[in-house]
Amino acid sequence: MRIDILTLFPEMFTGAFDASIIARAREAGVLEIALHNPRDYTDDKHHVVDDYAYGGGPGMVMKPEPIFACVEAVQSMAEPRGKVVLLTPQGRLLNHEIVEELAAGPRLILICGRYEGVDERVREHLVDDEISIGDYVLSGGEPAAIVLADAIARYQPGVLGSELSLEEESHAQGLLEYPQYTRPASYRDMAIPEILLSGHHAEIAKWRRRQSILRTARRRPDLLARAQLTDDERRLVEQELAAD
Ligand code: 9D3
Repeated sequence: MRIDILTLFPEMFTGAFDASIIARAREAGVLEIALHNPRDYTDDKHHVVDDYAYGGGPGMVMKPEPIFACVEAVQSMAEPRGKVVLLTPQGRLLNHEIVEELAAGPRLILICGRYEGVDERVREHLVDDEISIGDYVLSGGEPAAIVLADAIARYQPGVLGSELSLEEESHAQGLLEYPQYTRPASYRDMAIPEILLSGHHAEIAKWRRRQSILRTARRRPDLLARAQLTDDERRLVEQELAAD
């Protein structure tokens, strides 16, 4: 898969893309990421990419021409053209399903907004989809693009140790993860749950499932609506939520 990212701040991506899972995916040759600066697609002496808002008001707006020119240049570099996604606080809230959909590739073009926003004509005539990563204010779309690229990288074949790990991941199942421990078994008088030392794999699996369910009920009851639970497990959830 290839991801083209349009940004006025390409430096923000070095580090994030040269380490960890994204670097592994790029080295494995299953993910290609290219950065493009709309400033390089201006034709005036001062390479202006923003301007005042028509109608007045505070803040600058990203001009349409450098963004159109940059996206069109990127689209002509390789086939197919790829979905054009604008990272914006006004977008669909990113979740597991959206990542899966965008990771199906083979191409994706991400536009990182800056300033107060982008000219509406970019949205209307160039962009296919708009994504937000949550209800808090970032200073631009760059951190959101890194988040999205990281999540997409995990879906590329061969990036994770085994193909099973994605399935096993709790968010795919709609539950939070169970508590995890590693050595030592007792640390500063804090002992790990005895069951984990028992060697009873079936009992351990049951305990973990129960912990996942209880933790999800407590912390993210919103996730339970879509989780696949047995009748017994639903009753466990009722008890837990009634226990207040
Ligand atoms: C504080 C300014 N806001 C009200 C006028 C508008 C605003 C414009 C641009 C707020 C944030 C931004 C920059 N953010 C993004 O481009 C962004 C973002 C985010 O802020 N939160 C969550 N996801 C995203 S994706 C892109």
